[in-house]
Amino acid sequence: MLDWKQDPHRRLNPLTREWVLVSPHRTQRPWQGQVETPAESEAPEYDPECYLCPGNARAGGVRNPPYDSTFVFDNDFAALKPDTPLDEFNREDLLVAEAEPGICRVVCFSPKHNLTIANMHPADLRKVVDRWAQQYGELGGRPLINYVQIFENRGSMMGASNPHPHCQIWSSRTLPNEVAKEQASQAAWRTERGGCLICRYVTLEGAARDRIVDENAGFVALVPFWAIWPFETMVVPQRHVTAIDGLTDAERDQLADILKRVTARYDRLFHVSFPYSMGFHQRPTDGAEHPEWHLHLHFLPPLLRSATVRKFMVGYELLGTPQRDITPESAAERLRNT
Ligand code: H2U
Ligand code: ZN
Repeated sequence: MLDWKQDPHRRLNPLTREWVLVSPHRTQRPWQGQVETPAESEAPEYDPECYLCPGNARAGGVRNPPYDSTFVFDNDFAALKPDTPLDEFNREDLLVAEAEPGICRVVCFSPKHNLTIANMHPADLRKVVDRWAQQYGELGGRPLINYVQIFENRGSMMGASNPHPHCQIWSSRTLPNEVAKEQASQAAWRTERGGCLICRYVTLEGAARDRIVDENAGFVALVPFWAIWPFETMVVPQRHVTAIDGLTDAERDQLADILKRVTARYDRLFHVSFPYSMGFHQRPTDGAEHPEWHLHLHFLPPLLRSATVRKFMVGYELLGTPQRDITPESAAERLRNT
């Protein structure tokens, strides 16, 4: 009999249909590699040098208004541009390219430079949720835009350019790779078995309990059975909702609440402002109903065994299959108990 807590095995991610290798015994190995310094010095509430603080000038020369809540602007260094002409290129299906128009924005969560989701007031976080929903509707409503990707890079380790609380929105004509995989899997599940893949998955996790980190009336936060990053989590509405625009007033408050809880747990785990990339996955905005979609967020944090040792995606993981050491169950237990 295999010992699932100790013996090497692989687990399937049904959303991407990709495998992850789980090698719990490897947690014993010594680490003499790179040591991170995640410590962010105590930041002031207003930083005259910050390009996101109210009233300050951005790199492009535009000055931010004296905003007092959330603030959205078009990214001055946008990866996607709305006026990109449609064009295609194909040589024998080997050299294939196509134009990708889109719109990139930055959303400041608060005028206060030194806040994070974990220490924002719930009522102010609710305004961020409303802003996300408004941007999803506004960008997604454009004929050009078929997907709205909302994401946050938190901490310099994850490439965030600035500690000021903010996220990015990249909206595009085509589905990003990860979304396209999840689209295909959820649509196939619905066609082949009926119902929703994620509704079914959340029901299984609700019975098993051992990967659940936190929950409220509207949302559950769990370490997915197939997590790749050591303390990866998914935040999922308990109800079948295809996108953020379908959340009720109460559920928007509950989303703010669960995000605050999850990020506060992360911060408590290693006593640092925990770095991560997080983002929404939801219904494409191509005009179709997409009943197969179940809104969710992924938190993908790099830290492994302390504030100073991170997981690297290298070697076997780049060339073969992603691999993890601590089991999702033990990661969930630690997050639950912190
Ligand atoms: P990140 O911290 O996740 O890198 O997001 C910051 C974004 O802000 C980044 O995409 C943009 C960068 O292009 N930016 C501006 O639009 N204007 C500026 O003055 C500086 C940064
Ligand atoms: Zn700032």
